[in-house]
Formats: sequence, structure tokens, C-alpha cells
Amino acid sequence: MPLTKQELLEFEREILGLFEQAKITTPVHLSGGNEEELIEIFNQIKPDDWVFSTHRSHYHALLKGIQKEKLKEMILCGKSMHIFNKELNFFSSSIVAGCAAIAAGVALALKKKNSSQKVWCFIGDGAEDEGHFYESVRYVEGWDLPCTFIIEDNDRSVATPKSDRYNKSEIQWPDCVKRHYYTPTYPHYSGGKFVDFSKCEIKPIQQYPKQSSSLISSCDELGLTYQQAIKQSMEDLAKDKKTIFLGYNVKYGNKGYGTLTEIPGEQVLETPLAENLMTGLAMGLALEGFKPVLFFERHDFMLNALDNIVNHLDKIEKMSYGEFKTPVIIRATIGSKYPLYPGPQHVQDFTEAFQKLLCMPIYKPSNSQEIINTYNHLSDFNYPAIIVEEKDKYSNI
Ligand SMILES: Cc1ncc(C[n+]2csc(CCOP(=O)(O)OP(=O)(O)O)c2C)c(N)n1
Ligand SMILES: [Mg+2]
Repeated sequence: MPLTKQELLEFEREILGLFEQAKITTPVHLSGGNEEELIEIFNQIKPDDWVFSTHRSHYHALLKGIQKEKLKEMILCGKSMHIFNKELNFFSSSIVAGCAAIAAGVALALKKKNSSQKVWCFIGDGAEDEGHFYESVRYVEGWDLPCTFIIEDNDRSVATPKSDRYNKSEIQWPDCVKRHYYTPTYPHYSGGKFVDFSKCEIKPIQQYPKQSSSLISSCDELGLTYQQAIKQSMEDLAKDKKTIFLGYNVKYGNKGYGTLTEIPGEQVLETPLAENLMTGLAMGLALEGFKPVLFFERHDFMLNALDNIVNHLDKIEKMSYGEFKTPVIIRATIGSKYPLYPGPQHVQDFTEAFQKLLCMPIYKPSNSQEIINTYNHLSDFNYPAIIVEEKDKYSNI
């Protein structure tokens, strides 16, 4: 039986009570004022459709089918902003607009599989301010993907109205974006009643262990060049038809620095020049069973994808307690200095910075044998990993 407006209201009142008694030691973003619109929208959402939610997830979760008691338990454990449920295809992120590209990726996967499932991605009007949202909408619209973005517009980002953000500017989004307006019942949690947390039980903060990346033992060179070894590894990975090589300049131009020339066309996906989007697309494809190999031609440009790499790819498995896995291989090439020196924005090496930032393993094979060993190891991978390449070791470009 679908939940009624009354049940939704009561649930949030109960959570508010628990928060005010300092029983929940995590920020809680209560829903309110949008019950009728959401009930109507969720009437169209099928049980096996995907729902991507936000920091304000309670109503979405309840209406997708998460049981009230189970949700309450999750909220009491501090998961209000991070509700995941694989059985119900329910995914969330507390990064504003953080789900948009991943939702687009799942929709891309569903279209590739000729599935009748759909993707529904909820965002607030604050998320509409983010460039990452624009990339995803443009992709979904352009490729006619089965994904609808729903802007729940309460005219505030925390407390700031739209008029004070982009002045008069209003974007006319394409048809894949729907909007409903509502007046929120509750203020942003930090603007509510003062709660005294001094006597409450502080729960330990979950640590994310770093994975080991030390499996490559140094060994002699094979009779292959560095570049030939990468090319060979890509062709070996491509034997599994679920492998998809994506990025920009993978189908056109130099085709992944000459390493993807023999890969069958249907396994190569050229993306827009939108690094965060392409990382989200890779994650979405992985969530639907594909094995994405994501190509970045320079570390410098990966910085544009750090939201998805750091906040999502590196954390989703742990945040969802293993429910969602996103085994994406990232080829992270360091730009070459020779014979043409392109300047300081094209040759940076962030390997050490990535090692500090990320829990996923990062490999930097230094010769052809190490490359082959690394990719052999990763051929059955079920976790994300970064393989650093050095363009200066390529011989022919
Ligand atoms: C990328 C990012 N920037 C800032 C924040 C902090 N933050 C959390 S909620 C929020 C407001 C979001 O507004 P909106 O998307 O309209 O959602 P609403 O809270 O109104 O439902 C902000 C700025 C964040 N979580 N993520
Ligand atoms: Mg808002």
C-alpha cells in the first residue's frame, strides 16, 4: 500500500522529536510541504526503477518502499543523508548535484541493455546552480536517456533564495527536467531549534580503510614497449564484452594515445569534454554490470572530476555497506614533457596527492611486464582502481 500524506508527516514529526532529544548525532534534513507532489510522482515510479536522492532523502526513501522502521533505524545510526538500498535501486548522495552524472550513467546502461527500467533523479533548486547538473542534463537530453530529473524547488539553498544567487537568471531546462515548487515546513537543520548534544552518546565515526596497492612486484621488461603493453592489456580486457572504454579522444583523435585502435567500436564510448560527467557515467555503467575503463589524457584535467572520484567512486561501496559496487578502472595519464613542453597545466603528476586523498588502490607500473601484471590482476576486479601512466614512456607520440 502506498504511503499517505499523513504517514509521511507523522514520520518526519517523529524524526524531528528524536533529533530535538539529541538522539540523532548527524545532520537531519526533514522533508515537509511536498507530500502531495511526491506521492503523485512516485505513483509513476515502478518498483525496479532507480531513484537517486539527496541529503533530504526521507520521503523519497519511504515512497520507494523502504520500511518506516528500517528507515528510522538507519537515521538513528546517522545515515539520514546516505540512504542506500540495492534491492529497491535506491541511491543517494549528500553532495549537492552529486547523483546527477551517476544517474545519467545508469540510464545509459539501461538504454544499452534495452531495459524498460527508468531512472528518477531528485535534486533541490540549489543543485540546479551546479555546473555538474548542467553536464548531466545535457547528456541525458542529447542521448534521449530514460532519466527524469525532478527539481524540488523550495526557493532556497540552505536559506538563500534564488534571487540572491543568480539574480534574475532562470534556466529553461529541456524536457527531461521537471520542477515542482513547494514551501518547506522546516528550516535547514542548522537554522532550527537549538539542540544540546553535550550529554548524548557520541558514536564512533566510521573509518574507511585504504586498500593495498603494493601487489605489483618489480620485474624485467617484456619484449613489448610500454605503450604496446598498455594496448595489449586493453585488448585483453576487451575480451569481456562488458568492458567499455570511455572518455574523450578514445574513439576519435589519437584513440587513447594509440592504445584503443583495435577495440571493437561498440565497446568504445566517446564522451563530452566533461570530466566529472564521464566519471559519473562510468560509475552508473558499473552499477548496471558493465566494466568501465575510464581514460584521462592528463592528471591536470582529472581535477575537474574530483567530486565524483573522491566523494563518490572512492566511497560509495563503504557508504552503502557493500550494497553498491562501482568497479571502474581509471587510466590516469601524466602528460608528456618531451619533445613538446606544454607548460605547467599539462604535465602535473598528482600520484602522491591521489594516494593521500583516496582509499582505492593506485598502481604505477613502471615497465611493460608490470603493466601486464597489473591489468591481469584487475581483469576480475570488483573495486575501483587507478592506474597511472606516464606519457613520456610512450615511444611513438
Ligand atoms: C557540493 C556541495 N556544496 C555545498 C553543500 C552544503 N549544502 C548542503 S544542503 C545545501 C543546500 C542545497 O539546497 P537545495 O539543493 O535547494 O536542497 P534543499 O536543501 O533546499 O532541499 C548546501 C549548500 C553540499 N552538501 N554539497
Ligand atoms: Mg532548495
